[in-house]
Amino acid sequence: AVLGVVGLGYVGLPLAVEMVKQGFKVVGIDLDAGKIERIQRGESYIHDIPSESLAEVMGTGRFKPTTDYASLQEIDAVSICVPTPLSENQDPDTSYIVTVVEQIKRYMKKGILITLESTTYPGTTEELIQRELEALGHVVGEDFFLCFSPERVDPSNVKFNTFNTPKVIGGTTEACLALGNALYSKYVQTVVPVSSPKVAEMSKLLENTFRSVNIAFINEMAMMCDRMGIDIWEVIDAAKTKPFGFMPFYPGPGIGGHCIPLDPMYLSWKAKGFRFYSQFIELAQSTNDNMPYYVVNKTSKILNEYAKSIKKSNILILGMAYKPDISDLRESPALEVYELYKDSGAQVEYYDPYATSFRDKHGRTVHSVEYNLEKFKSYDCIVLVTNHSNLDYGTIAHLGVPIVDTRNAFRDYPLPHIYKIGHSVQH
Ligand code: SAJ
Repeated sequence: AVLGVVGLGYVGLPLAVEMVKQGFKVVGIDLDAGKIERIQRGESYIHDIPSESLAEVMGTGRFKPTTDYASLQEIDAVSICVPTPLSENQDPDTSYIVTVVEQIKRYMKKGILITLESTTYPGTTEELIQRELEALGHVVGEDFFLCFSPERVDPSNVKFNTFNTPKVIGGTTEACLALGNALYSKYVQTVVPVSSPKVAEMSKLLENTFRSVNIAFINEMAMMCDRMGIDIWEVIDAAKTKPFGFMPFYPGPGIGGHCIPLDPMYLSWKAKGFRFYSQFIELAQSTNDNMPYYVVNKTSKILNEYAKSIKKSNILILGMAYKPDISDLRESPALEVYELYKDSGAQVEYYDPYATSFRDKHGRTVHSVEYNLEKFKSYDCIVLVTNHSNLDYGTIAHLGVPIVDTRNAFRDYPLPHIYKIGHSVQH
């Protein structure tokens, strides 16, 4: 059998590589010719796929990366791993999926197994794939087989990978599920069959909405503790000693990435279509979106304690990426923090060893400053937004510059000029 992956990004490329490693012939389709050329040169653009292993995969001769959708004619089973972003007005943008389905209509091989992996609202597989193919007279379970199986790729997670992360899968018919289960079981250690694509679609949204709502809740607890003069970080450390029924989340400057800020909006949007308004999702979204303002307001109060106004202060942001030890800037709250400091009239620069430049809201490119301790001493305030592991927290703590710590990264240096979100010293 020839397998196929459409969309060779942080989900599709690792999937294709795993399939080739298990001995399959794989066709990888992506619109971006640049990606195809880099794969052919054995040059990885995915953090978790070393170029050596990509070159090895190319060396097997079993992987064919291409921009040509006509290659679908060779494919017996295809996994769709294209993006599902939000549109300008925060509604689901399923245009990438629709584009792929249009190509499948043109080139599909009789009996093809189609598995959608992109995170999306419950009903997508049925509405955008099943109905579209049935409208052409194709019969599901005969002319084509259809499943939904959510991706659980966690970039830079060294413990869990494509092979050892359990994979949920739902089929449109029993035969679809049987085929999908049989295929995924060949290169995923544990497959979790469920009764329909909708259950599989919804399980993924539960996973990520659970995170968004709990992160928003702990962010609210942080602001409450700040007001009450209690240290939220100590409170969490105490609570997490409970060996059952509790799971720690941590306050932060807001939420970033391509999953957590977006996935819940897919769910709340679809629910509205059923006249169901999700209070939790909307409140979590606004609470998390408010965190950059809270960080900037706290910075302003701290500067006032040094008889300074944020308006003319020199501020250094440490960390711009959306989470530690990666360069990914998508939806990073640090970008919002940066803009808010600028709007407050402060001079703002940033240092991030991974995310070395970004484009601000006016489209201007902003570069990270060099790592220079003498220069770091000259700022009125240093704000730790992303707690990269390789920052020298001890040295920075002892520069004596007031620090606003949004991640409790300086927990080992309880010095009077180091302030944490979610805590305040009541005078
Ligand atoms: N965040 C907090 N407090 C927390 C946890 C996260 O403020 O307690 C922030 C992070 O700083 C980040 C954002 O939320 O800005 C998202 O963080 P994340 O840990 O959820 O990381 P992601 O976006 O890479 O989420 C992925 C997701 N994986 C998939 O969708 C397959 C998520 O389901 C995983 O649980 C998560 O990785 C993980 O556990 O690392």
